Amino acid sequence: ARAAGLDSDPATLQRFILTEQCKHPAASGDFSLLMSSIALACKATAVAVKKAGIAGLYGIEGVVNVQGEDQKKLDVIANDNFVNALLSSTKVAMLISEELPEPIVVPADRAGKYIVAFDPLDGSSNIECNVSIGSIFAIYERTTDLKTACDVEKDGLQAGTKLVAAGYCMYGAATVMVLCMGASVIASTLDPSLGEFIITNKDLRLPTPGKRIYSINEGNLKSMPAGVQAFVAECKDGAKPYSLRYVGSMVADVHRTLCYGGIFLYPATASSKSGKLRLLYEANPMAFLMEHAGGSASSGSCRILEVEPKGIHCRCPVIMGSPRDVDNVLAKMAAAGEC
Ligand code: P6P
Repeated sequence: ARAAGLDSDPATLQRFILTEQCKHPAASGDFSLLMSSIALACKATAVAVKKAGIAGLYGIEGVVNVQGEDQKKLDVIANDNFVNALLSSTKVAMLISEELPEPIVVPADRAGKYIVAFDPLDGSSNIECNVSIGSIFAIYERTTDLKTACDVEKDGLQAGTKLVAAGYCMYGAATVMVLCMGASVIASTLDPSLGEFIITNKDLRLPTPGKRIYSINEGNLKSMPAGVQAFVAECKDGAKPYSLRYVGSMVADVHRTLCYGGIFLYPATASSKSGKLRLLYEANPMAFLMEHAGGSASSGSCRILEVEPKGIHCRCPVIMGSPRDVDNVLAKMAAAGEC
């Protein structure tokens, strides 16, 4: 019998990815190596997040990032972790980061075939109060000739339907990696004693019909589409009242929705006509996961994955979660002539 607590055959995420790779004889192993570099970036960021208070990494770096937000030290560290790990994987052709105004295009002679769009530390306004935050990533294959450098428009602005894989790492009570490579959604938890993500669920799916939870920043409600306001009113006054759960950290709100069901919304508001969340490295990867887990993800006008990106930092309204709730919001928006 195995010694209690010691596992001589741990079901690591890396082993799962290699097993999946073996199912595709033509696979070169490039994707497996790419995923290892992303897992490394997440582990390094988890260490930095856990140590932030002690290492004095809280507080404002004094630099304002491309989003016009005060750039916190952890944001910078997380971005460096991802850029360095991805470039040294030798498998990427272009990197698009929430923290960088322009993409990083790898010279053709050193480029791989993948493009990664990522938010290295989403929810950073929650860092100082120790609310869960996370890294979000989206993986595409380049469409242009491998002998030439990536074209930002052609390769960088692909719709979410072209995604090869997407996932997030949530730095909460546990460090949890949720990943989909085109089939089921895989959940894994970091075992700090091993430094490995251990698989906890090989087919994470929203429960049906899903808990009656709605997740929205009601502070902006008055400026949101009438259909959304009608949905929120029904959540409060309807025959079956809903619970409101809003963390204000997308990774935490989406993870809860994947685990329990319900709906997460960041619709258009008066101040941001396309909502606040970014298409390439927030809305698309989360929509990819949500759909593969049996949920829905709409911009209000169409599936989020079908939205054509206008620019690498373009925004998109987000309505995602249990189909029962997403359909209800869309029906109310249609009744109000809003979609
Ligand atoms: P609000 C965090 O800053 C973030 O980008 C997402 O993680 C989160 O869902 C959203 O903004 C929260 O925005 O306007 O409700 O504070």
